[in-house]
Amino acid sequence: MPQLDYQTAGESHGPALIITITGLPAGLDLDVPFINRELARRQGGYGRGGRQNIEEDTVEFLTGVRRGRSIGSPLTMRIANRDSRLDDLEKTPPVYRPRPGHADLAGSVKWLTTDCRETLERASARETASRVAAGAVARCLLRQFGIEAFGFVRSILDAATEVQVTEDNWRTLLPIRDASDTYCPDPAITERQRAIIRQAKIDKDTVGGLVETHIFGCPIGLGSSMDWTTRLDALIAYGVMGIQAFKAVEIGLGKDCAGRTGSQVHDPIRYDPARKDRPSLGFVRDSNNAGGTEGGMTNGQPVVVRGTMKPISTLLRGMPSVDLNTKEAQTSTYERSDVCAVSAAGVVMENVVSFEIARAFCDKFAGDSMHEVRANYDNYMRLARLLPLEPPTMTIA
Ligand code: EPS
Repeated sequence: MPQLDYQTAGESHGPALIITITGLPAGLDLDVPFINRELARRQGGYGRGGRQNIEEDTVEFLTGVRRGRSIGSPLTMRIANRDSRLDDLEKTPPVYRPRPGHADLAGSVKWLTTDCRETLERASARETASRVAAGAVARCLLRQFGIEAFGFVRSILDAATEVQVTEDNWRTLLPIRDASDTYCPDPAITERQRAIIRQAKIDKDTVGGLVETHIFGCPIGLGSSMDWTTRLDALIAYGVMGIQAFKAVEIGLGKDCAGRTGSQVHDPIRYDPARKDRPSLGFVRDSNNAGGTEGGMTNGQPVVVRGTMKPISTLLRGMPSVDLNTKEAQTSTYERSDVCAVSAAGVVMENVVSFEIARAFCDKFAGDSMHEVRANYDNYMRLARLLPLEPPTMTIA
């Protein structure tokens, strides 16, 4: 059985985006309305460009599914591009003036062309629809084990919410986030963020921000400290840094650890038998500076990830650049784009992180079918609650 994995294919203005997921156990119910809702959320957020008025992203399953359930074979999904025009040179003309911040310059030299279009079509954040679809499928699996994700916008430019998200309040915050134009669960800050985006649009400029994801309900022990390639925090960071326009990722306190002593950083451990049936098995931490991972493994606390998105590199006012053919100074090309896509990036990160959690979950509880994964999960939780165990040669009650 292969490890749970996914690949994406497709250009921004090609006929479709294609997603292939391998290693998905058989018998998983695919909640198509949920997957499409996540895709619709990714299309939203104040500050998006005209493309989102054209597209209506939905998934079509091509392989790997029978009567709404996975059958263990590679699962392929297709998201059609309504704005498909890649072969039409009038509608997608060559781009010779690279945008600072975009893949244009590095990609054109790398693939030995002066037409940036060949790079930008794949580098475009349109591809993030694929990663949302893959993550939403992974969440169908996680939800069966009580693992849920909550993502939101922490800040846009300098408009930052101080809201604290916990296991107890996230469900209350959910409708507030969903009512916010910027996906920020803080109405006053939403207004400031809207004003910032509006001003950036007037200035023909763009803005970035900070997005946050909390994953609730992970059992202790996803990921591993035995090999650096299996550390869950490293795999999450890899996934998040792979999202278009992300420049930094933090887990828990993140970079703020640098300014504190050990006693101010590490989360004291106590035991509360009343909570032994929870995924944390009763090991209580009154703070979560670690962001739910210690030694590259989940520790029973919510996994907390923050990602920094730089401002979109397509500026209506342009940026100093050069023509790749003549080498003359020119203003960078303007292509229809977003003023701010931080809200969408929050949805993307939430689903990208979820996929990494699901991959680690399937590594630990590997099974060909959901029956087997369920049995492996239940058995591990049973054993963990029985600690201390006798050596394995002894019979376990
Ligand atoms: C995007 C689709 C793209 C851009 C944007 C995000 O569509 P188009 O180029 O046709 O307007 O709006 O892409 C970028 C930010 C980028 O850097 O390429 C989407 O679906 O999210």
